[in-house]
Amino acid sequence: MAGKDSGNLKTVRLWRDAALRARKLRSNLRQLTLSAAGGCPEAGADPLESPDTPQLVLPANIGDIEVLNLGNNGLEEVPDGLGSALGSLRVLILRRNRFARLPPAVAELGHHLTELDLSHNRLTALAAEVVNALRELRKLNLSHNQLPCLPAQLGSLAHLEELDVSFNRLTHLPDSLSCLYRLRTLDVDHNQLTAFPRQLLQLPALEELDVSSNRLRGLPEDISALRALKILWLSGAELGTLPNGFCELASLESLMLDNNGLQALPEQFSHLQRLKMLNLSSNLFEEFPAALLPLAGLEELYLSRNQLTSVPSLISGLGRLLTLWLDNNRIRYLPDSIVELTGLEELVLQGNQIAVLPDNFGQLSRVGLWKIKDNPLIQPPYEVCMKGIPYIAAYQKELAHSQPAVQPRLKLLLMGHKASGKTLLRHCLTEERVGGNQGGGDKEKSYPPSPPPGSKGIEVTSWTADASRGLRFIVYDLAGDESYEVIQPFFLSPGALYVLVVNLATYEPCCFPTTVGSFLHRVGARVPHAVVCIVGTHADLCAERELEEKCLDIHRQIALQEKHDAEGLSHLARVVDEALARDFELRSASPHAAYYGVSDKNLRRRKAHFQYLLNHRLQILSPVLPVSCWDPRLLQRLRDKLLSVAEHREIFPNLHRVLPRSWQVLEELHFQPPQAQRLWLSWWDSARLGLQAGLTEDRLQSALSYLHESGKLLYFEDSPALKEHVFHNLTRLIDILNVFFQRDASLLLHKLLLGTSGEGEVEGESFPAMALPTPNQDVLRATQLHHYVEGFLLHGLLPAHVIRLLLKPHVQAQQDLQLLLELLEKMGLCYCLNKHKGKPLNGSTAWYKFPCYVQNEVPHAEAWINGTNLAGQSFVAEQLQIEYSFPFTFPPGLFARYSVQINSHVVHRSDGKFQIFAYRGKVPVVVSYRPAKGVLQPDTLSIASHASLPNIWTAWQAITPLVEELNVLLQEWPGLHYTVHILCSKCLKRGSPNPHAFPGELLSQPRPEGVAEIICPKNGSERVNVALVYPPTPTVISPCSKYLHTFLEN
Ligand SMILES: Nc1nc2c(ncn2[C@@H]2O[C@H](COP(=O)(O)OP(=O)(O)O)[C@@H](O)[C@H]2O)c(=O)[nH]1
Ligand SMILES: [Mg+2]
Repeated sequence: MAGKDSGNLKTVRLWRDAALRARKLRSNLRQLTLSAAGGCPEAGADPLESPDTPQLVLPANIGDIEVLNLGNNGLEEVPDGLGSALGSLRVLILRRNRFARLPPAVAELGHHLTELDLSHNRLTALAAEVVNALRELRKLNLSHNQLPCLPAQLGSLAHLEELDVSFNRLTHLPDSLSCLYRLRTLDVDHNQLTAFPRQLLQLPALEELDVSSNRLRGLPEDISALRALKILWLSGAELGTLPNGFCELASLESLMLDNNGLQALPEQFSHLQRLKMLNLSSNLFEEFPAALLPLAGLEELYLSRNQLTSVPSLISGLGRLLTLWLDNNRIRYLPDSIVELTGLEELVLQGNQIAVLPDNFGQLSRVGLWKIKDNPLIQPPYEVCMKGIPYIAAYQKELAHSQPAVQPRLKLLLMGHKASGKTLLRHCLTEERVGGNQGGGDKEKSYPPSPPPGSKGIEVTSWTADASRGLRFIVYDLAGDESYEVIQPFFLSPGALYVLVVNLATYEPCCFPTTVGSFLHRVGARVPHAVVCIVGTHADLCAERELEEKCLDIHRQIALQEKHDAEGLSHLARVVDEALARDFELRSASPHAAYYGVSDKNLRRRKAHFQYLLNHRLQILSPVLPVSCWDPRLLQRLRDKLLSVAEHREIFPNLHRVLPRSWQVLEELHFQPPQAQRLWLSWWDSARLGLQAGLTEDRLQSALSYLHESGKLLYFEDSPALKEHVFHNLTRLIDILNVFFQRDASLLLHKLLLGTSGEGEVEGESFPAMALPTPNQDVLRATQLHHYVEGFLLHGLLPAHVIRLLLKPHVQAQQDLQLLLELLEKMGLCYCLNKHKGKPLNGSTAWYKFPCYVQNEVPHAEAWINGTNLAGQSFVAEQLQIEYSFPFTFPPGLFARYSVQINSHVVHRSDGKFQIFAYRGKVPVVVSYRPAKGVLQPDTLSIASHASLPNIWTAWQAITPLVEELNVLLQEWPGLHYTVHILCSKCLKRGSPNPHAFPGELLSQPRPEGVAEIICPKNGSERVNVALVYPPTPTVISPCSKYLHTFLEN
């Protein structure tokens, strides 16, 4: 990691200096490059790597050569006669060969050699005699060898100015090094030093020092002795803290301190007044280090990957700043004064939690490198910010002429288990009580407002919480019954306030996971950065002590769960880091290692995802708030609390933003007749209203997102199937959804009977049994309807004409029904059993299947579908199985929705509660969901098929679209952690209960060239055909949502 960072940051300036220095040493020298391949000496030729020990012959008459380059020749020895032939040699380059020892011939050249490059060889020791002979040496490069130590004789090279011993195995340096009083540059990075080498403190001329990637675990106080030091690299040195003496390195200009677990800087850090570039990335700073602020000469500042939450306004004092990297922190807002840094050329802010950019941001017009992805931006909207500073400037200009939001509004979601008290709480909160019982404890049954009449499913109401400010909450009461799980996620949107309701009377510590933990996981998976507050109801039924203990327990268990999750994710991120540290070739050679064969690109993507998950945790407000619907005092306290949370500019910036006038007009237009009555508007209808309001198409998107987040309507801009609709008529949409998800037989029957009454004559053709209602037929009809209801609740089956009866109030024309059914299909709630892609039904009844109602455990199975014949023996088919596992939470309703989503890809399907058998063309596929069994076995969803080896591509063809379909669905869950694996075919065939799992990233990688088989480490070293692990053509796996992009482009 340090290496990558440093690589990025080795600024042009540093390289230029080094190059200049090297050229100075070498100018005007006669040069010769020899390569073994052609044998013909030719300056600047590109030598080829040769596998065998090459023979190199020195040409004659080279006595006056001053620079000899024998690099890249695979040499183990220097050519014979080298020492004697080269009387004038000053520079000898032997890099990238296979020397295991210093060639003795070098000693012969020693007395006039000024520069020797032996980097990238296999040196394990340096012979003292040879070193001794190199008296005139100014520059020595021994990097990338295998040296465990350096000889003491090195200290006698009195002219040495530059020494590079990086990338070796040094555990210490010889004491004699302190004699190199001319040494200006020293590279000891990437060794195994365990402390800062004290010898170095006596090197008065040292200007540049690299000790990165050693486990120094601290610096000596008297490091201040290195007064000439200008450039200091200390990346990844496990420093932890800096001593005060560090602040006396007054000549320092460039300082790399990334990756050191630093939490703070010493106070006197500001003494480093010459500092121009400072890298503090990948540390543990939670606060912006104030000691930096007086460093007025700073030009480049890197604070990426820390835990900063804010930036002080005094940053504007860093007036020379050209480069400012603050990516991947937790910064919520920028100080207004940042716009005063008008010299900025690079501003990197991605991966933070910035919602609003300061006014006049357009002033930063010199910024050329601008990164702002992965921030929950609302002002200016995300799309505007992504386009760049000039667009931001234009947007802010329009805004300056608008008025503040007239009606601040916040979406409030009540979630929680069934009967936790959500609905009563909603009634109590929203219905203003005058002269209520102020006694506080008295339980007067008359107090709570009209008790809610049974569960009505999901409900939305508007609550004017603060009339003086005009602040309104749009309250979504999400029914707690399991049957609503499939549709609930549609209502979880960013920017809302989530209230998790817990019944304290029945709460026990053991039911934390089901009553609190799982809800938090779900919300976090869908809206990674959501604001949650926990409300405990039924306080009146608890003793004081009990109340306190239960609230405390909930609080404690939430903290534990959060800690556990974050630690789990950090661990996984470290595994990725370790894999990244090894290079691709090495990774591809070890099938047993994690991330076997995964490309760097995929690993970085994975890393970015973990980083995103770690940076976007839920914002859980503590403490747990106890209420009783019989206690007006507690209720008032809750109201006050909710209002004060909403007041927070940082938590709910949307409430405080200035809205462009056009957005307000757009909203009003949506709720005016005639469009107000319609169930939904197409995106084009909305766009037309937008034009009326003065909004062009590209700006409509942001306005609709705002209306979605503030709860006024539903608009799923990230869903390919639904983004063409704008659901502005929430009441009707929810009414319709509730019809199907109430799971109440008598209610359904009631609706059907209502629907059929007086309809017989008109509907004769679509519902023949009801042509002529007579008393007898009434009974018959009721029985028949009862059957339909039963079939629905048991198998999820309904014919179109019965759906029509259920939706009667919403369906005026046949066309309405068709549109509604299409909508239900698009939402992934049901599919049509007997209609196939565009083919008309020719008059027969269309049947719809709602997979969430399927009760039978296993689908009606055909034995051979798994590749076994009736006798139970497997035949010569190879199994392909892709397994998704979900260690923290399985998205509720995912299996049911996935069942619908795959329908267009399969035929002859048979659905079970947890399993679907179907065909893709003639190839069988099985989709199985396995619920979690304790912590050790998470929920899994797998997609499998089989075929004989020569035809295995048909199995890939069968499962690939299903895999991609699942990836699309999973994009709705940006905060979800899941892993994908390809199970080993050999293990599956053997019936192993615990088959080896190859990383799912391989699915999106091309098959490696020249590899026919891969080793499965599970069973000795069994070989698996590469065609069973890699698909013929890579799939498009991209679990990236709008706010989660990879860092790859950087
Ligand atoms: N004693 C008491 N009963 C409550 C309280 N809040 C809700 N209830 C009762 O708990 C039951 C379930 O409440 P309800 O609001 O329907 O729960 P929901 O399923 O979460 O909407 C109802 O009988 C309510 O009257 C409370 O604070 N104290
Ligand atoms: Mg309820």
